[in-house]
Amino acid sequence: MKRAFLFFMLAVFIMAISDAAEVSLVNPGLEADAQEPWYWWGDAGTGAYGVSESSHEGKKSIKIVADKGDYVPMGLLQDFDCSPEEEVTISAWIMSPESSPLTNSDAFVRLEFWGGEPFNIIKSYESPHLTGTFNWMNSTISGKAPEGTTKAKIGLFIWNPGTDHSGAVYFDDTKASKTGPALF
Ligand SMILES: [Ca+2]
Repeated sequence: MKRAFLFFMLAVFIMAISDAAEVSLVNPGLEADAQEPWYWWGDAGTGAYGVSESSHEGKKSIKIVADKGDYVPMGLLQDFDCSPEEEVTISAWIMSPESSPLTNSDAFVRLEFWGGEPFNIIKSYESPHLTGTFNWMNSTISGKAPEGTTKAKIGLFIWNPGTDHSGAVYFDDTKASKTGPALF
């Protein structure tokens, strides 16, 4: 009986430590007046933080207009702590209105793992790229942190493959979670 109880407690313990834990992103709904610690990267479009034209959660979102560079990404990012072997999942809601469909431009969420000296990107994963016009939909992507990882980044991105790109996309309601390395 005592041994059975110990096995039961061990099973509970293993389940507890292998559960995905939510990462506490700052301002996940993009509602706060202050944009930081979110920051912009890239030159493929014009990004606007905290617009109130459309939202999936709360009253605000971000908007990216595909009006700049070819074959380059552009997006809003936030960093969080991460260790090698952690399984990370990120997600965001994305929408492109009928009035300005993405043309020669794609929207997606991008998971990046960073580390090393000098601090650099080690590996990245992207959700399926969305184009044209689409209603609010959830985009998600997972990946395992490689050796040397100290930070992960959630990125809300567009990419303009080719010239003559246009359209606009909104991102809102972001999430991140991670699971520790499997013990068995
Ligand atoms: Ca929001």
